[in-house]
Amino acid sequence: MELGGRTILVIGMGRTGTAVVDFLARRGARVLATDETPPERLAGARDLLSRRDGDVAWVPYEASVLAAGVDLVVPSPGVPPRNPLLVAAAKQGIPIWSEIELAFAFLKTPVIAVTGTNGKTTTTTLIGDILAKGGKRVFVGGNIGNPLVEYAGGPQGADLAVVEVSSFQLQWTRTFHPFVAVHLNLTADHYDYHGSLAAYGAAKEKIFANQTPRDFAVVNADDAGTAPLVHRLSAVVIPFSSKGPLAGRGVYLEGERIVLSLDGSVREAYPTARVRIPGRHNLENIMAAVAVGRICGCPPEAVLAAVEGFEGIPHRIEYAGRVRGVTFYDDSKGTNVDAVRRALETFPDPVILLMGGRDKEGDFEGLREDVKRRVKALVLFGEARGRIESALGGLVPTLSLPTLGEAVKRAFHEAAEGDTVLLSPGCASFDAFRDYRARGDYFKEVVRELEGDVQPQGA
Ligand code: UMA
Repeated sequence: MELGGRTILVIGMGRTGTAVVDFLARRGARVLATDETPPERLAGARDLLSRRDGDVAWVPYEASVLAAGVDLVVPSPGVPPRNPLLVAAAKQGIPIWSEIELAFAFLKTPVIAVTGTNGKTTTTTLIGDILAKGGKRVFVGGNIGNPLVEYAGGPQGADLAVVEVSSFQLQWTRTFHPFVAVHLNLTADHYDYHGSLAAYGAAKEKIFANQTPRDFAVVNADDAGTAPLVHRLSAVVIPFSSKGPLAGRGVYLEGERIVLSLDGSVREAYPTARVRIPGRHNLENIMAAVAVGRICGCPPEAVLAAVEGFEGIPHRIEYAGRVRGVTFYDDSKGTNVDAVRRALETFPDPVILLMGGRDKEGDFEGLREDVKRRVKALVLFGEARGRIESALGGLVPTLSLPTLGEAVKRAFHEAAEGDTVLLSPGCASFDAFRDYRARGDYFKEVVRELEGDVQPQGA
């Protein structure tokens, strides 16, 4: 699409919208920018408007702006389809493109796209690592945080682009065409946006819409939401399963090995003994990433080296070190009860759980069964420790300390060799930290200090 002289409305001025406005304005489009929040309260938009003075017009957040001869609407991912501006645009037959659709129209680099309810970021990042180890120049981005349009607007120096894509971004695509598309799983999420699981699933399925038999689809064969796709896609399907062998093409878990066959006959195996990220769900993410690495021609040694070197995504059940046989995991991003539950399910044996921080009125009572089954001892800290203790105290040995630092030291003191200490706070960090990242970084620092404490004198 030639953008020069076109009038394009961009809705939402967050990370995506500001990148889209920049991209369009540099190509000579007449850009109308809007947001439900006034620009004075949007730092990114304020900065953009001053930089792009004259190229970009701020317009009211109402459907009447479409009367200005709008040729295209680009909504930010968080703008739901029922948004009145989008409804009016659709009614008037004005094309609506998501940012990935726009970026794709200008992309020269082949795209690998990853979607799914859970595991997208881990899988996308690991694929990027595998490809880099395999000698490829790679762009890794998308829903992870750096919009594809930023890459499309630059020199496009990568051999491959690995993009995490959400249902929000896929919703408004028409020509988006990854040559490898990965769908990890589909479970209930984002009802507020899509209105139903069917609509959410349909949006995600658009990742495959333009694939041909020359492309690849890597699909979870165990997941009820994605398994039916295995039999109805145009691309070469590489199913993956953590439940057991697959006949023909596919990638599956067999004992302590990931077994892969891309052509249905030759099989290759990757040991899992040195995988550092915990949980069966992570093995599924790894299987998908291994398949993608091999589809892209990375040597098996490079694939294995990347898998074994992969430490996960910061602060999401991230390995944080091992001290005297006690292993520490940082799940500082686990700021709600549901996230704590998911983190606990990751570990085969009961863990010492660190919880606390600023209370977000979480339903801690809802964790009682999980704590009984999966927690060896509970160590509470921060503002919320009293309320958590009333809800969960007494089910397992419970300790309460004012600060995270004291809680970590105490947990280590209580731990035996072979134990796991998990920080999955179930609360916000703002009682003591700038954000969850700062809390996770501090946790890791305290763990490192424990290592120092147990070094032999003079070492
Ligand atoms: N806004 C409106 N009207 C609306 C909704 C939002 O004007 O109806 C405005 C808000 O006032 C705000 C702006 O739009 O100023 C925010 O836009 P946005 O919510 O789309 O957020 P971005 O900053 O553009 O970030 C988006 C993704 N956010 C969402 O999908 C909600 C980020 O994913 C992504 O990293 C980023 O683009 C770059 O691609 C976040 C996310 O939570 C991490 N994604 C969901 C997930 O992973 O589950 C899909």
